[in-house]
Amino acid sequence: MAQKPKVVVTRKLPDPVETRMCELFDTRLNLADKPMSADELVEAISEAEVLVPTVTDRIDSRILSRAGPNLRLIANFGAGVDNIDVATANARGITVTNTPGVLTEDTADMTMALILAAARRLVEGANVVQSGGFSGWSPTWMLGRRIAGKRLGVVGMGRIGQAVARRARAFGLSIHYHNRKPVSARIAEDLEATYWESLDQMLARMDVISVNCPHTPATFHLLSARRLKLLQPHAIVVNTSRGEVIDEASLANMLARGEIAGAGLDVYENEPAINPKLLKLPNVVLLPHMGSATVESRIDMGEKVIINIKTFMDGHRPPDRVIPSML
Ligand code: 8YV
Repeated sequence: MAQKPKVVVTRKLPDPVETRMCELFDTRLNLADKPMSADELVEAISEAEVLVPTVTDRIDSRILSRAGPNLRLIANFGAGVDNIDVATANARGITVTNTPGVLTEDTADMTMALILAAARRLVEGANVVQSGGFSGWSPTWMLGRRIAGKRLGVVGMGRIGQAVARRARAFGLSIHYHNRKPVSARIAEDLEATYWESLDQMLARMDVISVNCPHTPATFHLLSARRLKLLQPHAIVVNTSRGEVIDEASLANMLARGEIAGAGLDVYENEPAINPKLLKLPNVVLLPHMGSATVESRIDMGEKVIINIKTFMDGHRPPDRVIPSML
């Protein structure tokens, strides 16, 4: 039998995934789950044929310049690949794969949860009760805003954006979106979605904004200070994609001044650091990047990683190869 490929996994993965990887490959696990330093990553890619990183590993051109001759595949455990310099990897003959599709529904659920939580003051209310502050009902107390009948503007209408739109429709929101190009007529019809070529125009008219586009050089600070100012004062901004898509400092300032009503954030510009202003605000719901954090998603992501490695090592094109021009 051919020698098993040497695979280095940078973080602890679910047990069934690790077990299968150990059966199939010569796998080095990270049982302690301690994030690897840059030096440890360099050491890993100097010996591995396959690296399995996650969002917490920055695989930039400096790290890639230290890759050993054996490194042929970076099989990312995650859909977003903004942690990897894919163009440089490809230029060095290293293929990059990701795990799209399997975390769509869970991420869309979390987006909907954040929309509801921000609009209906879920965390504020729960905190009142848990801190013993619930002294009785009152007609004008803890009033949020109804979401039914409002307009949702989805920024980035890919798999996750569409899954959010499907859920939002069931909650009575009307669907608007901005994307590089319109979705197919069938999808647009199913979702009764309105396409806005101009993001500026859309932002100015929405009640809720959901960020669902990947972070690329083109989407960095897509919601810039200037664009955030276009939002209506009652608008709510939700982000389950990447923090870098929003100018976090400007968002925090506007929320603090009441120029935007609320925000639900699962991701941050400099994770795990969070703009300290956000932490003090009552009108935000802040989660620790847990959009795809279900047992099912993590196992499915691991299975995708395994299929990508196996297919590649068998000499075929892996199903989830990332092409830089598609980003
Ligand atoms: C993952 C994510 O938890 O897949 C993604 O792009 O943002 C997350 O849901 C993370 O990326 C795992 O590496």
